Amino acid sequence: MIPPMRPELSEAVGRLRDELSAVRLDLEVPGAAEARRARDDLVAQADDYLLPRLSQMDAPVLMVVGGSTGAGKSTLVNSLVGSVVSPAGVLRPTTRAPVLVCHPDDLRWFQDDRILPHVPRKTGASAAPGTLQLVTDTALPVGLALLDAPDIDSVLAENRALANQLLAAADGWLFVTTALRYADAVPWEFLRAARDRGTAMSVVLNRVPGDAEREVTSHMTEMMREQSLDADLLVVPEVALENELIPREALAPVRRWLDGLAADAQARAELIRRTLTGALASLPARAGTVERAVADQLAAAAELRAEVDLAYAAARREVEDALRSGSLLRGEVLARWHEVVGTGDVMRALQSRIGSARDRLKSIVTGKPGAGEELRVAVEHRLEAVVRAAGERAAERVARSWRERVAGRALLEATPGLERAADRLRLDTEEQVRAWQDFVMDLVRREGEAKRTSARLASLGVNGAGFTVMLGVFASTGGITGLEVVVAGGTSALGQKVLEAIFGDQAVRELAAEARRDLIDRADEILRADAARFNALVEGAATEAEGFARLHAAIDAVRRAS
Ligand SMILES: Nc1nc2c(ncn2[C@@H]2O[C@H](COP(=O)(O)OP(=O)(O)O)[C@@H](O)[C@H]2O)c(=O)[nH]1
Ligand SMILES: [Mg+2]
Repeated sequence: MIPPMRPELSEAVGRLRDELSAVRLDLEVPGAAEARRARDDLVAQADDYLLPRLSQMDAPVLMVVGGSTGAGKSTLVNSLVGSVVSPAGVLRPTTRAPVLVCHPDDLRWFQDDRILPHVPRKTGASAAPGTLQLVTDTALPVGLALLDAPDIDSVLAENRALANQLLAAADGWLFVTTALRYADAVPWEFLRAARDRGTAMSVVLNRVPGDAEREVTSHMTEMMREQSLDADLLVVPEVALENELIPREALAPVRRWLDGLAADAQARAELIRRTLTGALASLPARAGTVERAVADQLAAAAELRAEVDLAYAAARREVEDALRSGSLLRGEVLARWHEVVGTGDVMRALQSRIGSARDRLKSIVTGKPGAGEELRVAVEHRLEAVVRAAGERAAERVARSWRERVAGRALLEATPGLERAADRLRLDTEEQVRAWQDFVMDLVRREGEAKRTSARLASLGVNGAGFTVMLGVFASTGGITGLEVVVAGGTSALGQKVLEAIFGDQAVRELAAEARRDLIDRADEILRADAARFNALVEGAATEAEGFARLHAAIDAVRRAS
């Protein structure tokens, strides 16, 4: 019975696993791809190996047999079992469905999803690629299972990935290389990675010709020493296979190693602990890589967001400036207003300020039939144009600055049309401008009913007063400028004094101020909604500060618990 590891360790690893899997690293900043891989590897190793091993220290040792294509992995496993349980072959890649062999009494440990929960199982022959084929054989001792993994250098990427995943799930490696290939680069990359993670390991130097045995063995021993690789070296001579299996004498060194583990529960427990301790100790540093990447992403996200804020703040200022400059009054709008309000009778009545004339005036004020509607449309068009142009410019500006950054460019490329203001902005603007006009009319009506407006304004009727307040928004906000435009654009019917009187009217000024606030709020809302398109992309791609803090805390907890 192997003593269980401390429960808080399991908890801390589980928490780290969850925080890592929640981390988004989709912004293309330097190192993002590596960090994503590191994150995925860590999550997989927690699921495939760390968590199951921590919770069940008594489960059989899983030795994963790994190595390059054609090194003789499958043949070795078959030879140890004494029958062909895993197809070997000249045609590559041969081992596509990894084969796990164990004693029948141990099968229960591997049937459920205790380890490798995402790799489907198949008991018996002919498993589909990517599934784990379970084979039982009494030739293997209880407490030790062998897993014939796909080639680490497979031409198929999914095979390579599966090989990696299986090796990360091992209690120990039986790493197979040959006399011809042992100096290749790929196996050594793996061996070094295993060394750094503290994985228990034995190396089989396979197919060593008799006359080269001393030279090859001492060279390999030397290489292992240079790489500080602390592992048994098991030498298997090159021999003719018998019924596809390595003959007994040639296999003796590997057999001894296996029997030694089989006979010694203590040795198995030590092997399990060694690999587990190594894997746990490697967690903070590996997760630290991810943590740094998250910090980089946070910084990149902040930069991208700052560009959005800047561009849309400028758009808001642009709308405000347009209102303030009086430019909205030019042309159509002012002409229509004169048509609605500007008849000689009205002016005279306004000047006389005689209350009794009011009733008579109202009918005059309604003025030219249809003029009100035309004015409404003119105001609508001018406002829409201003807000839309500001939105378009902001979107373009964001796109331009994002394009200068790798992360921004990738987001733009992944989202066609992002650089143009959304269609929604156009619809929103139409809707909001109309709603604003209704708001102003309501405002004027309410104030009129409550008798809070001046007689002068009231005499224009609801429509005339409403439009006058709208015009007041465009005219009075910038002080003198707007008024000058109105005056300059005034027809003969409207004398300067009258205009000054209307727009100088306290009630008009107050209502115009309120209408202006409302209009700016609406423009703000429209622009915010357009800016949100950009911000949502950033938000979807990068983990937020809270996620970063939680990851940091989870790494700390593992460090403390280990
Ligand atoms: N003569 C001889 N052939 C071997 C030996 N080991 C493997 N082979 C052959 O080498 C080829 C590849 O072996 P295999 O076990 O499929 O390698 P794997 O890709 O590592 O699983 C097969 O044709 C085997 O028959 C050996 O020790 N001696
Ligand atoms: Mg094979």
